[in-house]
Formats: sequence, structure tokens, C-alpha cells
Amino acid sequence: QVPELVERFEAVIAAEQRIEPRDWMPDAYRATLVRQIAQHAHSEIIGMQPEGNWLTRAPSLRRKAILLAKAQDEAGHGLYLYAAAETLGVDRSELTEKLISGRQKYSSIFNYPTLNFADVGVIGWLVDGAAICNQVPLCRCSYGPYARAMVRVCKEESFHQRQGYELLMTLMHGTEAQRAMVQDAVDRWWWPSLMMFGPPDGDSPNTAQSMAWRIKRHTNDELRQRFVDMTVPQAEHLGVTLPDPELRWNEERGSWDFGEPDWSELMRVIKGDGPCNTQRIEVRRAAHEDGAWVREAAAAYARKEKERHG
Ligand code: FAQ
Repeated sequence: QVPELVERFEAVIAAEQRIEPRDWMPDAYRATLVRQIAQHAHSEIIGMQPEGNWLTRAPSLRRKAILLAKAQDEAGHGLYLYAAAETLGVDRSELTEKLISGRQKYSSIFNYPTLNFADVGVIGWLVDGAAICNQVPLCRCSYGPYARAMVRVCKEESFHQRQGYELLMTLMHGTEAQRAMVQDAVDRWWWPSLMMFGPPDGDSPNTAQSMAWRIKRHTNDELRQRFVDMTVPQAEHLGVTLPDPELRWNEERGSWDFGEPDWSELMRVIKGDGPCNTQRIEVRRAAHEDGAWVREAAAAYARKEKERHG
């Protein structure tokens, strides 16, 4: 390592400036970014499946159009993030290969099933809500292309969160059965949403280094607390009960106390043993294999164009 390069890297980080693709960076910094950005991109792509399950059965044309637009945004976020990862010298096809062979992760949350249409609203409200809490600070991440990608992604996630809340509000103003559907969905998604922020700080091997590099700006527990504080008043306004008997306002901290998620469940789901892991990867693999002819045709076209124009 050339000392001046290391010094410059550290000075850029300390001055809250951005590291750009052609700048020198430590190998471990690059590897951490590839790991996190790839996992994030995979989450967006796999994340289309749970909601996609309801596209053909949306209750109205309006709801169908909204859901279709949301899923398309997620595809866009995935591609945007793969492009950010590629600035670090990896290839999207290599990342996809790692995803479908189980060598790279995606968010645990997308391994849960969507059992009724209220799940679509709860994903928007809680899952996109958690994603926003986690991603707004990433707009200040030290790696330029990732930070800039997050600005646009967060704007779209805010819209997604609103549509989820609006859907749930509509159901809560409906029949008794519709209100029960919402409560059932909230009961199933609440704890998995808290797990999206990762293991507790004491069991998070990557946090300290990622914070020192200003890739992560807050710890997993800090963001989880922020999410709970933001969500409890929204639940009250909606008229649903969050399934946590330990939830209570702590005057001293000016925050909500809440119960301990089942961390063994998070570990199980991350390791591949959640309710839908096998199905999610199988669907992704089939889509990739079914698309092989498109990739071949595009490559053949590019080759011919090159031959024609030199
Ligand atoms: N699921 O040391 P840490 C969305 C892994 S939002 C699976 O704390 P780190 C939008 C972690 O990778 C969802 N794995 O790790 C949407 C590490 O394993 P590794 C995606 C998890 O990186 C909404 C190990 O455990 N958002 O898609 C999880 O410092 C609706 C130890 O953990 C992002 O990816 C988990 N929940 O912190 C789309 C945001 N938690 O890699 C469709 C960017 C931890 O060492 C519909 N990522 N692990 O083998 C991050 O902020 C961070 O990577 C964390 C984890 C906070 C997720």
C-alpha cells in the first residue's frame, strides 16, 4: 500500500467527501461495498415476488396499476444498484450467479408469504417504512455511486410507503372482515420487519468497520429504534395493534421500549430455512434461465452492429 494513497482515502472519509470509482480504496472497503450493494440489489429483485403474487388478483384496476408500478420501481432499483456495484469492478452476471447459487444473501423479509391482499398494504407501510429508515442515512454513505443511487431510491420508497398506508386506511374504513385482514397481516409482518435491520449491535460483526468507513451511518439497533418510534403513532392512527405486549412509552428516553425479536428465527431465515427461501430462489433461477435467449440475442446483435460499424 502506498502511504499517500491511504492518507488521501482517510482524509476524504474524514472530510465527509465521497470516494469515487477511480479513487484508490482499501480492498476490504471495496469488498464490503460489493457485499452490501449486491445484497441490497438482490433484495429489490427478489422483493418483487411477494407482492407480485397479488398482481393477477388485485381487487380493482386502480390497485392493480399501483401494484404494477411499484414492482416496476423495484426492478429499477435493482438494476440501478447492480450498476452501482459494477463501478467497483464486479459484473452483474457474476452477482446473479452468486445469488441463485446461495453464495450471496438478500433481505430475510422477502422469505415470508403474502397470504391476503392486506399483506400488500402492510409491505408498503412496514417493509418500505423500514427500508426508508435504513436507506435515508445511506444517502450520506462515503461511496459516491451508492449514496447517489439512494437519493432516488428513497424518493420512490416514500411513495411506496404512502400507497401501503393508504391501502390499509381504506381497508380499516371497510368491513369487520377487512379490518381483521389488516390486523392479521400486521401480526405476521411486525417482527420480521424489525429483523430487517439486522442482528443486535452486539452480534453484528460488520457494523464497527462499516461505521468507521462511513458506509453505515447508524448501528442496526439505532435504526430499529427509529423505526419503532416512527411506526407506533402511525399504528395508533390506523387503529391496529402492534403484536408486542412490551411496547410502552419511555418518558426518560423519549422513545418506545419494545420486546426482543426472536433472533434465532432471523438466523434460520438468513441461513436459508425461512418459509419461502427455496421458492424465491427457484423462481429467480427459472426467470434467469428463461431469459438466456434474450441475453444471447442481445449479445449477437451487439456483435453484428460492431462488425457493421467497426
Ligand atoms: N437479511 O454485521 P451485520 C428493500 C446479514 S429493503 C439477510 O449487521 P451489515 C426495499 C449480513 O449481510 C431490504 N441478511 O451486517 C423493498 C451479514 O452477513 P454477511 C434491503 C442479513 O451488512 C421494499 C450478517 O447478517 N436493504 O429491498 C440481514 O453491517 C419492499 C451480519 O449482519 C438493504 O440491503 C437481513 N435482514 O448490516 C423492496 C439495505 N441482516 O454479508 C421490495 C442495505 C443482516 O457478512 C419491497 N444494507 N444480515 O455474510 C444494510 O444496511 C446492511 O447490510 C444491513 C446489515 C443493515 C442489512
